[in-house]
Formats: sequence, structure tokens, C-alpha cells
Amino acid sequence: MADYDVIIVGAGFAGLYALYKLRKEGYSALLYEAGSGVGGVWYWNRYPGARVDVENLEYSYTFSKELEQDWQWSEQYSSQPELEAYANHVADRFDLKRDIRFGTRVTAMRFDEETDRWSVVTNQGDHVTGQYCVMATGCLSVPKEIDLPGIDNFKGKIYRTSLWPKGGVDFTGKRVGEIGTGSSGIQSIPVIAEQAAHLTVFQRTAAFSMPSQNGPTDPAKVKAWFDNRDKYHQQQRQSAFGLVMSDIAPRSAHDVSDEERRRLYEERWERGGLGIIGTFYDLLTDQKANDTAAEFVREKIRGLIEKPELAKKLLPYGHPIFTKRPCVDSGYFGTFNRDNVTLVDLREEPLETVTETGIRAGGTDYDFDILVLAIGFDAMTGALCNIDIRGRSGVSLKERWSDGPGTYLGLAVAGFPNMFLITGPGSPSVLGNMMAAIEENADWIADCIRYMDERQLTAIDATCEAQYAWVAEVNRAAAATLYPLAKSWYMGDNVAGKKRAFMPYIGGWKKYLDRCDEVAANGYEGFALAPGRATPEMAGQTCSKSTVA
Ligand code: NA7
Repeated sequence: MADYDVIIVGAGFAGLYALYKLRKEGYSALLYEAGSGVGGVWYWNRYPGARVDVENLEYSYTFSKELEQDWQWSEQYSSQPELEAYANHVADRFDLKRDIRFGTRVTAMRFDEETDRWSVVTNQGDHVTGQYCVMATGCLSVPKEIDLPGIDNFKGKIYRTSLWPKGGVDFTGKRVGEIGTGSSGIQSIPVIAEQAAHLTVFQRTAAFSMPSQNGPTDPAKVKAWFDNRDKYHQQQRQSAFGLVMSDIAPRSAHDVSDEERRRLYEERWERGGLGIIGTFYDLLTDQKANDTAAEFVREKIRGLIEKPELAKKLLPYGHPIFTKRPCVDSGYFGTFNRDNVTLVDLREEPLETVTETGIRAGGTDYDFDILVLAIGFDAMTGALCNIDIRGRSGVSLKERWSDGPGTYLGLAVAGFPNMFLITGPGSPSVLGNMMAAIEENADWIADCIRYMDERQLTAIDATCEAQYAWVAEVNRAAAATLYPLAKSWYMGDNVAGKKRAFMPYIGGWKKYLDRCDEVAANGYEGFALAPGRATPEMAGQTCSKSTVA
């Protein structure tokens, strides 16, 4: 059995950086990756139109100035092939692949309280140990179970956007049905519509989507960014979402005239992307303020659809804007003006069953050759709960999280010592700049391991009290917003049986990072360290639950 300092799970952007960082610090590390290549979400989600929805200037690693300067993005919002190429470039440039076991899925992990080490088992029969485990398993990496009645009846081909075949799919001359109008649907629908003979889109909830206004990279903008790189990185840290370009303006939607409000929305709409969320500071907390943004976007949608009856179906109502993950598109709404595209509004025509030849909805049979499913993920907890993770006293993480994903700072789980999460539930993660979140979390983890090492400490475990207090803070922050009003994957609503809880931390990026720094500066306050600061948990007791009732 091989022994390492650290076992890392997942070779997406989080795992790659964690490997780079920990190896640079002198630790032996082994990374397991289920796929045959690096890139994580950008390895699996290779559906047509897959694209990042944060500008690449901000969605790039910042740990190496040289890397930043020798990689050029061709577009402002790059597409999946380029993002996957970037992941490979980084892995090759820093010689990371030699420590990655591809095609290998971690199936079980058990913490040994005698040795303070994790024992890790894979589907390829590997059995290794690590002093620490770093879970870089991704927030959107486990496709949710297919919950469509009669799905096994369908005789044509079924493709999931999240597990897209490497060779691509030829839609030429085909009749295609697509279910799902979240980001994956919204990105793939325009591209599939261009190729297919006919595309029928099944929409359950109309989505708010903003145009990316994507275009080729502007060299002047890139230069301006690099010339001020340090200043921008500082600004990211001080911002609400780790993003300079979508930062929140210090004004209320109620403090300006109707004309001025419109002008400000228009400005951000024209700029493209998700920046509209920051037009006013109260859009996420005040229903009336939120309504103004929602109505602005609905008006834009009306203007993009030729037939008013069709526009009506595409108008999002029923949840405040931004409380389900807002989408960024390239020509989504205009696609419905095409003759070869049909929209089926499942609110009016409920989906009855998948048939041998298509879908029956509202009493009508829609037939096609190919069915594309863009139905989403078991977000934030799915990947961790799919591994049989056993902490102190053999307690299972999946069971522990059955009442909600309790963590301390999104970085650790009480009762699961020496296991760190990158962009875990309870951290801002999916609400902001994932690249910045990844680097911040991984740096914190590396510093923590260094701290332990220098003091010859062997186990670090979040205390139940610290975890309860943090979960209370996560819940408090969410309750102060409109997010709980929507049925969303942020709340776990899209997966049957999942406990309803707002999973990411919305209390503010800066507040979160300051808290993480403070905890570290205070000698890892809220953690029990062994040998030394032992707690009841360390004697084998575990927290009774993960969340605060
Ligand atoms: P999302 O955002 O979870 O979207 C899934 C879509 O599929 C959404 O429109 C769902 O409607 C729809 N859906 C899911 N299940 C069904 C069933 N059973 N019947 C009909 N429609 C269904 O996943 P994406 O992959 O698009 O995006 C995930 C994230 O990736 C995204 O948020 C970005 O962060 C990047 P619903 O809204 O639940 O009514």
C-alpha cells in the first residue's frame, strides 16, 4: 500500500491547482480522476455551445504571472474545447499529469483514528493512504438521476449534456427533442437548432438569461487588465462575488428615477454577462428592487421574440430574478424565431411520458430521433456523497449530511478530520468566481497543512460548535436574501429527497475570506488539533447532526 502526504480527488481546475500547490510545498501527492483527461466540468460537459459564463480575464488562474502571460484566450467567454485545452496546458506546463491516475474513481475513504490517516480505495483496486485528503470533486459534477417517466421506452439515442460523447453528435437531418432550459439547455439549443432538421424544446421553467455579447478577445482590454493585475486581484478579494466586472454598485434600485434605472440596466445588458446582478445592491434582498430587474429582462425577451404568443411562454415568472442560477446566452431567445424550432411549455402541456418515438405532453405526441437531456446536477453535495466517506467512529458523510450539508467554512466537516473541501457547501463557490474561490481555498488548505507539519500535529478536526455556528451564519445570510423563494439547485430542490437548504454562502466574498484568514491567524480557531487540543469528538464522539435545527 502506497502512502502519501495528500490524496487529491478530481482533476478539474481545483484539483490541478491543489496538486501544483501542495507539490510545490514539498508534499507527496497523488490525484485520482475518473475521466481520462483533466478539466473536470470542462472535460465532461462537451455539449455543443458549452461556454464559460464569466469573462476569461477573471476566469483564469492567477497563481503564475508567466502562465497568465503565455496563455491567450481567443474569445471573451471561451468555449469548452479552449477551456479543456487550457486545463491541459496548465497540467503539462507544471508537469502535473505524472501524479494523476486517470480513469480511476475513488469509491471509499476511511479515517483511521489510530494513525490519523485516510485510507482510500478506488474502482481500479488501488488502496493507498494519505495523511490528508483534498476533495476537489466539483460542485456540478454528478448528473442528477433521470426523473422522466417512461424514459426506457425511447428507441432513439439519448445524450446528456453533462456526459457528452467525445466524438460529438451529428444532428444533421435529425429530429431532436431537448429537455431543460437551464444554462446547459440555453447554451446548446441555439447550436443544435442550426444543425438539426427540427428541434423541439421542452421547457418546465422559463429562465432569465442575459446575452454574453461575446466576441474575440480585445488585446487592449487584456493589456489594461495585466497592467493593473495586482490591483484587480485586490479588488476581486474586496468584492461581493470575487469578480471585478460584476461587482455590486453602492446604490439602491429605489434611489434612482425610472429613466436612470433603465439606463443603468441597459448599460450592463450591453456590457453582457451576469454583471446586471450588481446594478443595485438590493436586487438580491428586496423583492420590489428585484422586480425592476426582472421586468427589465422580461421586456428584453419580449423584444427578441417575433410572435407575442411565443414570447409569453418564454417569459420567466414565479421566482425572483437571480434566485435560480441566471444564464448567459449567445442567441438563445432568437432561436425560437426559427421555423425548425418548436417550444413546448410543460406548464401548459405537462409531460406525460417518454414514448418509443418521443414525448407525450398535454395529450400531444412529439416525435424525434434524438433526445438531449440538459436536466442538471446533484449539485454541491452529490460527488462527495457518492463516495463512501467514513470519518471518526465510522460515521458516514452521506448520513451525516442527510439533514443538510454542514461544514465549517465550506472547508472541513466536523468528525472528518484531515479532510478538506475545495469550494464546498458553506463557501461562496458557485455564487461567484470559481477560479478565485479555488485558489483561495487551496492556498488556505496548503497553509493549514504547513502549520500542522511545522508543529508535528497529526489531526485537525472542526469542532461541532464551530461548525454549528458557521452553518447558522450560512443560514442567516441566505435568509436575508430572496434565494429561498425559488425552487433551485442552490436549495437542493432539483433532487428528490434532498434536504432543502441554501448550500453556498451568500454573506459576501470578502467577509468569507476575512473569516478564513482570521481562523488561520488564530491558530485554526474552531478546529481541534491533535495531539494537543483534543476535544470530545477526538475521543470518538461525533456531532449529532450537521446543521442547526
Ligand atoms: P440546471 O440549471 O439545473 O437546469 C436543468 C433544467 O432542466 C431546468 O430547466 C429544469 O427545470 C429542467 N428539468 C430538470 N428535470 C426536469 C424534468 N424532469 N422535466 C422537465 N424539465 C426538467 O442544469 P444545467 O446543466 O442547465 O446548469 C447547471 C449549472 O451549470 C448552471 O447553473 C451553471 O452554473 C452551469 P426546472 O428549472 O427545475 O423547472
